[in-house]
Amino acid sequence: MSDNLSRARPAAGGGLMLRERREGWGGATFRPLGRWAPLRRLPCRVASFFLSNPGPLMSRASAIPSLVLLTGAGISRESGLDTFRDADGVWSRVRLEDVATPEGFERDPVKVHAFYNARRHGLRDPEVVPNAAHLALARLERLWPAEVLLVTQNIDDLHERAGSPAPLHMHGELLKARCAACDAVLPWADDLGLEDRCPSCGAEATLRPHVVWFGEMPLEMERIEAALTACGVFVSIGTSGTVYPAAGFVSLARRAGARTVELNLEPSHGASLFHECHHGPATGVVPAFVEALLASAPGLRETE
Ligand code: BJW
Repeated sequence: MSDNLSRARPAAGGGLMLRERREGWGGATFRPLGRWAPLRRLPCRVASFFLSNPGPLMSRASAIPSLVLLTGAGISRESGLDTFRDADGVWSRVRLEDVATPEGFERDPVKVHAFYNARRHGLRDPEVVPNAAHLALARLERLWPAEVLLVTQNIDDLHERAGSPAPLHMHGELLKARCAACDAVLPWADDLGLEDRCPSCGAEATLRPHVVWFGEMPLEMERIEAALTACGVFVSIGTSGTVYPAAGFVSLARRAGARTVELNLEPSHGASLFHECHHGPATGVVPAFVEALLASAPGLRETE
């Protein structure tokens, strides 16, 4: 695939990070070796609920843990995009069997193309912009002095627009098409249909949305699983915890020793699996959590 993301992640200040396993932060963590990000100063605006009740994330800091951040449709809700399983969500209007399975596409490709074309249009709405939660995660990625992997189930591009350097889109990307004949993955901002030829191999009617449907393998699972088993903190944001394999990430990270945190409007299906939960709209709980996390990292100075 042209957008194979399995490259090593560069350290915040450039170059690659070497890692050493350490204990701390409620579990196994990694400490970056060799190249630390430049020291930074933070404004220390820490959300009051974290200040008044600092959890183990704040109090047991002995090394800087690497982070895996998982996002779902809830993070984009306040940007104007629908979730799937809420009462007014996508699945209240269309059957997922019709538009989010390979069998549905085989049965009625015109209908499936129309569904994703409409969502591509929705993404171009000038009112659909990254919100405070997307921006906070991009800031965390920029400032955190250890590795951060942002994995999103979302196919929108709001993380990129917020400044996240390389979110891993495990369920694909709305603004890309894929050719069933040659496997090329192509940028695709406009309508897609059976009349379109693959710009890479020239085949007719072989292009499909570059999204992962039910029954298909999500993208880059090896890289995600490696990060989950190595991280010190796993944070799940705006996802109902109903769709696998993403719904299983918390168990995998926890078994490997990570501290696990849920940030969601309401308790998700897997809420009991998390060490720590903060419930409320993403634009409130995510920036507050990010500020608290940044404030807990010793010796951080802001370079913005
Ligand atoms: C807010 C908020 C605010 C609202 N602030 N929060 C039986 C048992 C177990 C598994 C299976 C099974 N039968 C089949 C399976 C496997 C299947 C599956 O999990 N099915 C379940 C439904 C049971 N999974 C698959 O088929 C996957 N592939 C697979 O498993 O391959 C095999 C494999 C084996 C081994 C290893 C690895 C793989 C593929 C899944 C593909 C999912 N595709 C979709 C469509 C993508 C394209 C598109 O967008 O159209 O992905 S479905 C849809 O669900 C989309 C999402 O990414 C995904 C997850 O949804 P998400 O993000 O959680 O949204 P919601 O709506 O569910 O939740 C939103 C949350 O936000 C809610 O909690 C709200 O409260 C909250 N919220 N406003 C904060 N303001």
